[in-house]
Amino acid sequence: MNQHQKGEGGYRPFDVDSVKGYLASNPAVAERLGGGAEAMQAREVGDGNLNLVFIIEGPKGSVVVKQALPYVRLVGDSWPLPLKRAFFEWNALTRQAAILPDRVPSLYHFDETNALVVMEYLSPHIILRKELIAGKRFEHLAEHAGTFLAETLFRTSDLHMDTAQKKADVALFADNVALCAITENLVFTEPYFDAELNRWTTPELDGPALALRGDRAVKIAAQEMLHLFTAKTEALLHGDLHTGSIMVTETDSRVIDPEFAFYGPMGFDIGALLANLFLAYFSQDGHGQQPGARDEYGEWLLETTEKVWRVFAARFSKLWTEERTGILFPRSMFEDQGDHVGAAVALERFLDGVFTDTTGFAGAKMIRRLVGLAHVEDMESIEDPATRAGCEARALQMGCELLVNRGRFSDISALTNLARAIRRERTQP
Ligand code: SR1
Ligand code: MG
Repeated sequence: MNQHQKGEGGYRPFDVDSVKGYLASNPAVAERLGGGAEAMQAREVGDGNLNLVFIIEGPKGSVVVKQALPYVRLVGDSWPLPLKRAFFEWNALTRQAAILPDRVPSLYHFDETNALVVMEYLSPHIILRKELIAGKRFEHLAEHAGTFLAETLFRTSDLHMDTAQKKADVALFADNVALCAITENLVFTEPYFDAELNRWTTPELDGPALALRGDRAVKIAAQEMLHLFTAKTEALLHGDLHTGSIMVTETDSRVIDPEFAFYGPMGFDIGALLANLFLAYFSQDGHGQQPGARDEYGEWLLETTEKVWRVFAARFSKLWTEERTGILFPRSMFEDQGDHVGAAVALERFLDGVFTDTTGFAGAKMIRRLVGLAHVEDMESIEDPATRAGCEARALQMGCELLVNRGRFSDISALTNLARAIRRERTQP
C-alpha cells in the first residue's frame, strides 16, 4: 500500500502532504491552524519505535498528529501491530487529562479509523532523555513526575475510583493485548534466553549479557515480576513511562505516549521512570570531555530519582488521607471508628508494597534496555564500545540487584546508595 492509498477499514497512513489535506478538512483543527492545506508546513519527526509523528504549523497555530502504523516501525512490516493502540492511547490521555490537565498535552481530535490523535504541539519542550544526555537539570521535574504518578495511580485504583467504573475500565484496557505482549516478551522474558532480536555491545558485554541466561535467581525474579504485571490490576498505568515519554522545559513537564496503557501494578510505572533515571546515571561516565566531568550531574540525577519517589509517596499519602472513597480500606473500618492509627499503618504497608514492586520493575526495565531489542540513547550515544560496555555492565549489575533483592531495600536512598557504590567500585582502580 503506498502512502496515499486507503487501507483496510478506511485507514491510510499519512505523509507530509496528505496530512495537511486531512487537517484542512477538519473545521475545528483547520481553524486552530488558521488556514487551508496550502498555508500549512508539515514535517514528520517520529523517532520512537512504533509510530508516525507529524508537526503541522499554520499561520495561526500548530498541532501534532500521532498516527499508528500497522507494524512496529523499529523492525518493519514483518512485525504487524494492531492500529487499535491509538484507541488505548486516546482513552488513557483523556483519563490523565481529567486528572491532571497540566501534565499532558491538550487533546484536539481522535480518529479511530485512521488510528490517530491530534494534539497540542508542545514547544519549546524537548524530550527529557535528550536533555539528560546533554547534561541539563530540571528543577521541577521530580515534583511534576512524582505528582503525576501519585495522582494518576491513586485515582484509577480501588482506593478512589468507583468500583463499577474501574471494572469497566479494566475490561476496556484488557484488550490492549498486543502492546502488553511486547512488554511481557521484551521486558520479562527475552533478555533471559537466546531470543532472535536481543542485542548488546558485543563482544565487550558478552560475559554479563550471556550470564543472565544461567542466573536462576534473576530469571525467577523476572518471571515473578511478569506475574505481577499480568495479574495485579491495581491502577491505570501509562505503561511505558521512560524518559522519552516526558517532554520538558525549565518550568514545565508533560507526559506523552501512553499507548501501552492498561490496568497493572502501580510499581510498574514508577519503576520504569526510576530505571531510566538510573540508566542515565550509569551512562554519565560515557559523556563529558574529561573523566569525572559529569559526576556532579550524576548526583543531580540521583537526587532527582529520590525526589520522584518522595514526592510520589507524599502526594499519595495525602490522597489516601483525604480522598480514599473507593472500596479498599474504607473509612468506615478506620477513621470513622476513630482508628486513625490503623489507617496510617495500612498506608505505610501499602506504600512498602508499592516500593518493593517499584524496585523489582526498575531492575527488569534496566536489564531489558541493555541486552534486549530496544535500547536507550543514553547508552547508545556513547561512541567508544569499551566505555559504553563499562557503563552498561554497571547498569546491568544494578538491574540484577534491584530485581533479585527487591523487598530488601529500606527506602529510596538505599537504591541511590547502591547506584553510587556500584559506580564507585567498578570505575576506580
Ligand atoms: C517493539 S517496541 C520496543 C519498545 O518501544 C517502546 O518504547 C516500548 O518500551 C517497547 O518495549
Ligand atoms: Mg512511546
